[in-house]
Amino acid sequence: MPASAHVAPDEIRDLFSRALSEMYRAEVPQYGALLDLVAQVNAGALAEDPALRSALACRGELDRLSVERHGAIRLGTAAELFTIRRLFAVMGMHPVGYYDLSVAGVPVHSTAFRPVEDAALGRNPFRVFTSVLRLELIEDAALRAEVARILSARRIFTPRALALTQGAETAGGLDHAQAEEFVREALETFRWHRDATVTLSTYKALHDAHRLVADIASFKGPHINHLTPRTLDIDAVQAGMPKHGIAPKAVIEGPPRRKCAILLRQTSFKALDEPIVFKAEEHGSGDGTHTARFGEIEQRGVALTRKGRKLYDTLLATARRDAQSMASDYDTVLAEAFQAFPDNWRDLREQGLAFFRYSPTEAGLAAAASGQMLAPTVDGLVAQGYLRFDPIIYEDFLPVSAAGIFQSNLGTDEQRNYRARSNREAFEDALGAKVHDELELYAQAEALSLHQAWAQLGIGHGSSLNRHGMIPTAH
Ligand code: OOG
Ligand code: NI
Repeated sequence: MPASAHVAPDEIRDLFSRALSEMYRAEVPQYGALLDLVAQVNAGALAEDPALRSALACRGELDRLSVERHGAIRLGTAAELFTIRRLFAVMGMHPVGYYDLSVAGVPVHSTAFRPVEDAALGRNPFRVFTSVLRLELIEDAALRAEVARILSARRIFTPRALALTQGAETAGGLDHAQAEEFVREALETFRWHRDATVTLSTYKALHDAHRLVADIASFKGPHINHLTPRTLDIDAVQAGMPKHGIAPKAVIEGPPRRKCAILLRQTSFKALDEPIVFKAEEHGSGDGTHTARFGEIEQRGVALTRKGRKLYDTLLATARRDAQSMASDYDTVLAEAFQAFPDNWRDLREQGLAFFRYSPTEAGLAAAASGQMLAPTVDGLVAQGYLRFDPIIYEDFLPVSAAGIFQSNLGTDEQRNYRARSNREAFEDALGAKVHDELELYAQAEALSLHQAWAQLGIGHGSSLNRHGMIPTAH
């Protein structure tokens, strides 16, 4: 089949994320209420702040805002992880980052499947936080064997989803009819199942090991457990939730409210207690409940460099430690700790704390056209007003926040202390690929923007450009 007959992976991802959102809206009505609230808050924020509107428009983020969301699933086996990577690849989603949640007492490790290129992110940045059970963290050997047996018997992908994934790999894509069928079939893996594949007593044993183990091993598939829209004002949504009949968790995860948003702030509403029909057993009824699915919202800010991330991690750790010993509330302690994090774009850039996308200004283009002498460094060009810089948005997740989101839905009794080390190698072996390094992706996006800016200013190309470096002279 000629390549031109293929539907672009970006289009398939867009179709899929819309279909998934519709499915989840029908399954969890509170998610629909949350979407409405977020749409209201976002419209209000844009109307009130024309500068915000034009900044988003300029960065190409205005159009993607209403379709922007992430979801999360929890898989059971290495084979499931291997296959989901292939399935997501059909939609232009690739594994980025490694998150070890065992340090937070959750027996999984994770990656995020997401688009990696600027154009694809601009089209629809849909991401899925994907965890896989670390079987070795189940202490009881008999239960561990039982979980392995249950998981090895299930098939979470439909035969057609597998065939179409294989077909896309061989042919290099899917045609229109195949893409639509692929979306329908792939959706089945993410669907909720009211019927458990285990008896109530097995469920209880799994639940006693860890509630997450029960969530992963009791069902036919890895139901999507939340979908998270992006808001422009998370504090407004947090405050507005109760009025919409939604009960938010107590604190917003991540950095405090700031003028220059960094990384990611998230909050969620509590998981719902849902009726389940368990497999019949000799004694007792098969009816029970399971708590798994919830709603979450997030506000995204600039991606931080390694240096910026280190500062973030240090200040967050300080705030979390102080919050335990001080009488003030967490938000106050957090805001105080983050006084040490510069809160204006100029300092964030000059101190190398965040990533930016550079582009020539009108004045810069005019100066270049008139043959004027241009400053020989990025900083010089910025000072001359010839180069502008816009924040590169953080597209990933935060392990401490993710643990907080997991915990808020597990109840306080679920703190475990796993002594296991993080095991990225085993994760990548199961995945059948290396995960992308998110810092490298942001650095590449920044470098690419500089190359394009040089070309537009007629300065010539160089391969070793960085924020502060000299512009190499053309030979
Ligand atoms: C995933 C929790 C992590 C986030 O936004 O940090 C997450 C899960 O509960 O499966 O989605
Ligand atoms: Ni989430």
